[in-house]
Amino acid sequence: MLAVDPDVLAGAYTSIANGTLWPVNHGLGDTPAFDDEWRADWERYVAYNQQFAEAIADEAATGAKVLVQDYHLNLVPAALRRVRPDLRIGHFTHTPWATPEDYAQLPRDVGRAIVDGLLGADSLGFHSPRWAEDFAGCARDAGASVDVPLRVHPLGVDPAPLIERASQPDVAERVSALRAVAGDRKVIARVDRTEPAKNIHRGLLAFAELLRSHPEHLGQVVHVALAYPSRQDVAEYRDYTADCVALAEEINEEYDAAERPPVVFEVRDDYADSLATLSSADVLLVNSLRDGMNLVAKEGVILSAHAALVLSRETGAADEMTEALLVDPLDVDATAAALHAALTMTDADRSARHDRLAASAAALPPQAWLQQQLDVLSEGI
Ligand code: ADQ
Repeated sequence: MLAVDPDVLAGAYTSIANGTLWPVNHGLGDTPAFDDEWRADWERYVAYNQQFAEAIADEAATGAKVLVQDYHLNLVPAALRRVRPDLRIGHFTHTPWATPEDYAQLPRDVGRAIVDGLLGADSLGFHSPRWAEDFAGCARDAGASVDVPLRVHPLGVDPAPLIERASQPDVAERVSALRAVAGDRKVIARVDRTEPAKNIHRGLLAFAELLRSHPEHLGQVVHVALAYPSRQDVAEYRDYTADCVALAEEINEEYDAAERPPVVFEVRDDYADSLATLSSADVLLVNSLRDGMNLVAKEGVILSAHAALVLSRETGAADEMTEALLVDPLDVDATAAALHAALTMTDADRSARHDRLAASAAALPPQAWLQQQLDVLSEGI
């Protein structure tokens, strides 16, 4: 556990990692002004990475393998290699990697510093071959040569402990409460952080479009969206959450169904509730604008044996979960059509797809995923 100066933490974590690299990697298009204040935050990101590298250098045994996780620590591999060339260093990026067009938004020297920081590793890991290719393109554009292997380790879920956790009384209690609200209606469920990249707002628009274009579903279906608070210290995240709540209320008012509102939108941090919502899904909606992997899609098909999955093509999960109804996340009408297809799918079709989806969700559980990253560092590369 490192004691990080609060100003360094705010600059590195909130401003650079979450305020700059997250939107660039997810193509959100709302990058900050690259002014003096931002430059000072970038220096804090450099210092923060340096602090981690020094702490690892102090702790690691000779020849140890070091696994560095995620975009907050992009500069650690090269900083660590400078002081400890004996170590075997792996880095894994949990987000997508920016497209070369989006990456070019960053100041050139910063784009190059990040690429060079990562290329200090012995192996770079990503959830999807698409993100590895994007990294290679960005590195080439920055003028760096990629002589480090780019590897794909698509993280999955371990069904047994997940099912065990979801069978605890606190989850069962919430499943009953949800069932009382849903009644005999089918449940279109989603569970996400309050995060613009998860595209919750367009999901609500798609649900409204479903009711408009297929009024036969009115009263037969409820959209349960559970958003657990994330990054509420960032104004965009607070505004986004408020916009989603307002849209949910608008849809409910439009249908004047005070007794059985068609949308249940909850902003609540309650893991048992998240598991209950996933377990209750007849249709699971995951329509992220971009997502490194998206574990909710995988957990949902494990927890709900009868769920049909509507899944954004722009998730890492879409590589493997090809039996899902795949959608373009910006296309609200197509998402509505996919929700309709999911609701009306035959039992035989849903069950055949479900078996394959569940198998792909469990293909690389966390322990095996971690072991793969360690094994490749032993291979002499
Ligand atoms: P996230 O963007 O957070 O992860 P996701 O992969 O769906 O997205 O993971 C969320 C996790 O949080 C799930 O395991 C979910 O069950 C869990 N969860 C749900 N409710 C919770 C609560 N109230 N409290 C705590 N946890 C809760 C980032 C990337 C993804 C990538 C993962 C893993 O954005 O693309 O799949 O890392 O690499």
